[in-house]
Amino acid sequence: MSVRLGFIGTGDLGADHVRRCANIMAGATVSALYNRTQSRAEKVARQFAPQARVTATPEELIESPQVDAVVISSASQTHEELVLKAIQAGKYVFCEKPLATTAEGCERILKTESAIGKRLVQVGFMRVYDQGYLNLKSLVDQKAIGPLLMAHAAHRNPTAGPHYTREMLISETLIHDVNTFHWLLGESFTAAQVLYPRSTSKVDAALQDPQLVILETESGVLIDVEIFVNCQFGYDVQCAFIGESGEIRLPEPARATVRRNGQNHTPITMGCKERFETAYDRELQAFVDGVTAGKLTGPDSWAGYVASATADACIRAQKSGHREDIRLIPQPGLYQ
Ligand code: ISE
Repeated sequence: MSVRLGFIGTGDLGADHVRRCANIMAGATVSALYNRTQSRAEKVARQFAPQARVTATPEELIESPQVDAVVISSASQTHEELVLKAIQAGKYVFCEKPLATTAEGCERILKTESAIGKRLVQVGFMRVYDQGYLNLKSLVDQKAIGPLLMAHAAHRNPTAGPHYTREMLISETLIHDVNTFHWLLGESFTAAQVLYPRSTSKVDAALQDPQLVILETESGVLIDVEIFVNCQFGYDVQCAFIGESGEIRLPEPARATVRRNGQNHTPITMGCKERFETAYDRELQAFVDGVTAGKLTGPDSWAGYVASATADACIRAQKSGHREDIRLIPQPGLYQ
């Protein structure tokens, strides 16, 4: 049996998901596409899935009997409503991050999914499928460096469009690191603080780029994350844990080293699609495999909620300049 996927949002990442479904993945077909600008969906269909139907509305796609499961890569503000509609229609749904733009929005999804009584949602936190992060996690789980004390991380993009706002450094970018540490450590966060170093002169100073976010976990691990979305030099993700007896560091992506002209250099990736290409392939394949087996295994709505609740606290901290507490609702039984 092939899972018939309907894709809502065929922009940059959405179109890439359609491509991987059409060309790389096993057990899935592209059945329908929707995009706010219909001509864009038609173009993506022509390119990768000429057999797919382009629908006039996202509801038509969700309700179509030709669609078994939905992949949402539309704008973040649309996620909550679309996820709710999909799960209320009894469809599995893969939703790009954030699950919703606020913790309250995620809570509504938790409530609805819990009432249905079955996991139907996977959130697009692709790093949990990256081989380097998986190595890091296995060492953390083995307690290879003893009890963990702190972590240093960086999340850098070469440039962000003029649409990027100070809050988006948190809600669109840091949110990946929040989820990653939640998954790596298996614990949530208790407080957040945001510090502003001197801003880069490459963009409007109002953006406050870069920012330094400090997160505290339940067990007292202190994490600093540098978010820098106009760093110019590449797409660069760093992560290191310091424990009582050593350090564990995320490996660099495998790239050949070139010795030439008196230099020895290794290229840096320039975008998330290149850096996490295999992770994206694996996350969507895991979703399709989960739908086929009737049991999803990837990041769930609870992970989406923890990430959004933590991001909300970071945004409060951006505004207040203070350390902000993070309080979570009790974890519903479905996700335990
Ligand atoms: C961006 O906003 C994303 O959504 C990507 O998934 C992430 O890899 C990138 O670094 C973010 O800035």
